[in-house]
Amino acid sequence: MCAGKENTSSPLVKWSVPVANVVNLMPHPDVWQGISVEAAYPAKYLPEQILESGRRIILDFGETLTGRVRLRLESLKAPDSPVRLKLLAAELPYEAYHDPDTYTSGLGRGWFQEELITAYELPEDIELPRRYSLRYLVIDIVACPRHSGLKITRAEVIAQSSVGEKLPAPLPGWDRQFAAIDNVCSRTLRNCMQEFPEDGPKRDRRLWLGDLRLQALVNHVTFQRYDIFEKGIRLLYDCKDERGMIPGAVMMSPAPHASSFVLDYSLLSGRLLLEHCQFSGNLKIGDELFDDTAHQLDFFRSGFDSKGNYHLPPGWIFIDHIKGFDRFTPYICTAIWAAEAVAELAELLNKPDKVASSLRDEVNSWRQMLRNTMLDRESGFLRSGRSGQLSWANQIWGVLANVLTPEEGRDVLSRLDKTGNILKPNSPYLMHYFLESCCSCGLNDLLADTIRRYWGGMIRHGADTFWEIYNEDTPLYTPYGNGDDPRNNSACHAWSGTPGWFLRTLFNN
Ligand code: RAM
Repeated sequence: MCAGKENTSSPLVKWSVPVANVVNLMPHPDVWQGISVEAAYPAKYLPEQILESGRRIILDFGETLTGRVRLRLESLKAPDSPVRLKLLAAELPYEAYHDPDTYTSGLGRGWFQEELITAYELPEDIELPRRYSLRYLVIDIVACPRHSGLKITRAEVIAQSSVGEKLPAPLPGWDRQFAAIDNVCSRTLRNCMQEFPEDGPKRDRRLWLGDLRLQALVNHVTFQRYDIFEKGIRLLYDCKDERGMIPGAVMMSPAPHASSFVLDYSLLSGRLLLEHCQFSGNLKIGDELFDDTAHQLDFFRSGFDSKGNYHLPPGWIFIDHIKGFDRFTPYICTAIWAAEAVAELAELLNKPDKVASSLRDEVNSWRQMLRNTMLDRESGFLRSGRSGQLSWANQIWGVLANVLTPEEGRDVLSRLDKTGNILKPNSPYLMHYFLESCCSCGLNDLLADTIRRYWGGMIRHGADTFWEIYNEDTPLYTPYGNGDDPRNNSACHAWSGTPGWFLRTLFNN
């Protein structure tokens, strides 16, 4: 637990969303993840249905929401026994269709949004005990009173968010696809903005530093709730460990405490702080936290030996969820980019000139070391580690860190899609950094095309909030467990909503 720190949660705005349709789900070889959704009848006919034991109905609330489900159960006459319902709330059709009992994969089944409820007296209004992230609700009538008939006369989600219901309007110059992508970005962020900014409202429901930086970009061009982000930043900094390392994630219950340390996320704390100061205009928090954030670079520096060779320090380096991924080069590039942010923050805060200039001299030597050891002069690509592994991540982070010049960057980024035998991103998190690297070297057309193809692709596959994991070629990809059951992937994940930031800052006329 972080000593003396309270959980200062943000107040929630709530609104009611009635069920839109009753639907059927069926296997279909041509749809994403193999499960299609077909309308059975509009929700206005639901109260007329007399339901019996063994029946299943699937409700579609029309959009993905974070909130609590309420149902009103009635019967034609006084029931002679209780009603028992088995419920499964789901974000995506695949998750709604498959029986939770078949799950044998990695992360705990406890994340599944399942309930078994019993109602003794009808009519009865039921509010399910937990908060869910859902679009679909699968209701199995396990037991129903004989001869009296069960009816569901009302079904609604009491949706909630700390930034309210309303999503920002599209900008006038956009076409329909840009408007649709932006709308999904804003809904994704809205649904993740709970008592604190969560990574995903289904899973992990946690404050992650790497996610928070990306959420903060979208917040700046949409809801502008800097107060909530400031609380998040303080929570992360308050939970640093005895060495002064800022955690990758904070869990709030029973009191705020560090839940994971992620070396690249700790480094990104400086950029998060710099941007928060720039966006909110509050430099005071920058002054307060400057030394803590500058100290994160020491954990990176500890990897140099006396000859100036770099060895990855022990600990979790994320960059992306990719199996067999060599993180040497992207991690060093993250440190360079992080140090540049600390130098920029020093300038913004009017620290003595030498703070920024000595940092910049130092990072130049890190750049040179990487160019000397990892730049493949023949192909122009940056490699990583002893095996010289090729990945998109090396190039993305190499461009951001200016290890590659803007000209070299434009060349390698434009060739990535046509290059075989190269590790590709699995998450919109790393794809965000692809966009950011395109932006930094002036490839705005490639940036826009990528938003249309990758994020537009999720919408074509039915997304109304953006997903934690999206591998365009492997619909059932998951980084968790056996790697073939995506039900514990989160389908509303704040790190995936950043096209909104690019659209609103670069394509805004
Ligand atoms: C997963 C989540 C989270 C992310 C970490 C590194 O657990 O997707 O959002 O930040 O990985």
